[in-house]
Amino acid sequence: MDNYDPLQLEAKWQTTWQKNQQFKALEDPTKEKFYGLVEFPYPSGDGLHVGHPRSYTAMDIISHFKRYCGYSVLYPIGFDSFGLPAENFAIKKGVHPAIITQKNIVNFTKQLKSLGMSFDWERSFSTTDPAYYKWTQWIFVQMYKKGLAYKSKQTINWCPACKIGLANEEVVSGACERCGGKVIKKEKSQWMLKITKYADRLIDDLDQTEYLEKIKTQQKNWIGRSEGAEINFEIKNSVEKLSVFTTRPDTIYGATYMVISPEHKLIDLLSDKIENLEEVKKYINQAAKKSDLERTDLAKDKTGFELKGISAINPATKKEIPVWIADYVLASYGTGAIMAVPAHDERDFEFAKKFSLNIINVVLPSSPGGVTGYVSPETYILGAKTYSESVKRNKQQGIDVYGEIKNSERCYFGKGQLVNSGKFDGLDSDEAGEKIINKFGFVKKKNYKLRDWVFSRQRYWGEPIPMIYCSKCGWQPVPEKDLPVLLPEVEKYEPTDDGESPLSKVKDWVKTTCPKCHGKAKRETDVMPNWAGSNWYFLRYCDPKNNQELADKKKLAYWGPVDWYNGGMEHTTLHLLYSRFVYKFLYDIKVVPKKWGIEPYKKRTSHGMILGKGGIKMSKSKGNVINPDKIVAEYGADTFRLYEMFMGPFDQAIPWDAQGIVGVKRFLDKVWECANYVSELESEDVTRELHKTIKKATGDLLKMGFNTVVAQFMIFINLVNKEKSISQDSWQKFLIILSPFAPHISEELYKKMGNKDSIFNNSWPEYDEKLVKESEVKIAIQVNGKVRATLLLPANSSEATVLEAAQADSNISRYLEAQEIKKTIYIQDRLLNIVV
Ligand code: ANZ
Ligand code: ZN
Repeated sequence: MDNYDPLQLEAKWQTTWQKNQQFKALEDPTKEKFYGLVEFPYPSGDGLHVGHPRSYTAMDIISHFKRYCGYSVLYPIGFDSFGLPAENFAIKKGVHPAIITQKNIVNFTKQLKSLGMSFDWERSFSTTDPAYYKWTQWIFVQMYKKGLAYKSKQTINWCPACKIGLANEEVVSGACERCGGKVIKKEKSQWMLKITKYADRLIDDLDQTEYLEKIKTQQKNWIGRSEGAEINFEIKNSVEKLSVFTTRPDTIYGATYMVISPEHKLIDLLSDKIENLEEVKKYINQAAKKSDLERTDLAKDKTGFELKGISAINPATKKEIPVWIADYVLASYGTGAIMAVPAHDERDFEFAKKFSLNIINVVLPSSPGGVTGYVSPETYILGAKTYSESVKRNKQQGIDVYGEIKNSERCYFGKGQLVNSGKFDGLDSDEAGEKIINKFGFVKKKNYKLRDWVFSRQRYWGEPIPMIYCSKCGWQPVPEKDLPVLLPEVEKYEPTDDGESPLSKVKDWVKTTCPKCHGKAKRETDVMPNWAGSNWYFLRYCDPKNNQELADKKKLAYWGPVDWYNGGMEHTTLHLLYSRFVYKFLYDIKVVPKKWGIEPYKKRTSHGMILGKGGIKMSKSKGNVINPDKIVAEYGADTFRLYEMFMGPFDQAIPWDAQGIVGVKRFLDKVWECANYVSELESEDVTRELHKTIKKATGDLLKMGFNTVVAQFMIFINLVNKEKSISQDSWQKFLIILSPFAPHISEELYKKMGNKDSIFNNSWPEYDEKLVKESEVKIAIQVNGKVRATLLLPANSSEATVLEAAQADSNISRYLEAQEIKKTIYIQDRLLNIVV
């Protein structure tokens, strides 16, 4: 047979599959459907990264497997093309972002096609296509009509370098996620989306999904629901009240002072009573320069001032307590004020120690089991790592942890038994909390970390927000018949210095008429954030060419929900949350049929990153980026795909290894050679190994155990290579299970067997459980050369396994008692001699 020439045969099959529409997704009512989704790429100028195909190959394999199992499969791809890199390039080189984007899409498409992915290319689109973003804008209009989109003055995160407002989630450690520059606060009028209205559903509906547990936790943590009470404290000699949110109403007797955030309105309301107003104002100015993260960082030194002349009344103790201003309390959470319980809250504890404020202990650990979160200065001093160790050492030092606790010595932030709390003494925290809420008439309250979503960007390369401002009628949505609002040409892509979008400079575009009174009006010049296009793209794949509606309901009903969504770990918080929110909205307004269900994605998984040599991130500056084109040109797409699946466990980050790819290529060379050994004859070993291999593939694919499947392929091929004989039937079965990983070579060898149709028209082969069972062998066990027992063990057991079994056998163990094993002699599958 001729040589294995991957490049020539891969190009041939890619063309053939495309011509025959081999992987076209059809709404076939006689078949069950499978919708496999991968995150569509941003078509960057650098081209495809080797990380992309890791996800795409995995879902490609699963899609093939599902097709073989009789499913009608939708496996689409598109491009998420709005965003900053194209815009920044435009600013630097003066080329329109649309031109750059188009060029990059052409390149990405070529690259993806060269990998032989079974995408249905006819469904592909870019989020920058007006026919697509028309519907992105349409969704915004629907949200506006339902009161979920509103404009409001916000203290926003502002990146002075990018001249752009950022959502909280785009600020990382106080720095801009894009440029790394320091982010400051700024007042700006912004379009907001009311995602908070969906907070409970976004948590509770997770029960209906099969996301990895850690992904569910990420979603929950981001929403950050906490339950507690809102409590009003009276201000002495004033009608004003100070309202706080607490998750620990049980600790009210220990509230010895209060803290308000620097932005709290009480400052203005009480300014004539505050004796040190100058000092306080100065502090407020300083705080405005810090990020939330810097302010709440536990490790940072606490700062603050007492509001002299002001005091509050603790509603439980009726005692007067001081009111402080400090930036560790955030304006944006709860009520922007807290009751401080230094004995039981770590931040309050540190603050109270620093400023010598009163600390009253009101909760005792009820049992050693209840001591999670125990922090004590003694623990630190003695360096004990566990609680019990700490107790022991403290005892050695004569400190009794359960006895009298000097208040200032420690902070215990777990729950427990109340003390110093009047008639609530002795009750457990939870019960006491309930009773205290009832007794004092506090209000139960849930609080969320989740904020409404800042949806305005003062940039160019995004979907224009389809709103019109009329001085008479106020904000009006662009009538649906006038959508899309096309992004106009501009001369300059830079945001203006006053923070307005570059669109504000296009005067004749801004000028329009009011849809309501037909008077003079102005267009909104902000655009949507780069998340907008990916919120709902998975719906559009079901019906990508529709220009009457977002997607046809029957088609949505056929394909939904997405059965499996794989993507990067970095997208399992925000992208997932945003798209779930937008989906739920579309579900509520019945754009999506009930049949799809209340969640967009049934299952979500993530792949590990591919790293550079030595386990560092691949980056241009480090010069360690692997170009997929080069790998494909040198070894072929099948080797590339197979290697990416073989390199390590799918969910783990793994460095690229040039040696590894050579090994995989060698494996495919052997597969090619094995095609010469197809004959009438086949040994029992080959049959058995084939069935083992089918079983492995069948069982491990859906668990994403791709690397172990490839390893088994290798074992099988080595065996065939050794025996040099395999039956037609077995060879064909092997090619079928190999084909999801290495589609081209499998198709080619399948044809070489004389088949006329495509390999992908077959069914997934079944395995015979009887053949798969490991055969067992009798092994003679000797002690000092005398046979003492025969054990029945699986064939190919290792020496260690056999020795272990021997030691566990009473017939052997009595000869070994109290003896030292000097050496062992092992003959595979036959004999083990233990010399003592
Ligand atoms: C008294 C108390 C006693 C508290 C105690 C905790 C422990 P999560 O769980 O994150 O919701 N808090 C409330 N509003 C705050 C704000 N704007 N800035 C900073 N801290 C704030 O946290 C709720 C707890 O965080 C609240 O319960 C409050 O402190 C604090 F032993 O009240 B707690
Ligand atoms: Zn008007």
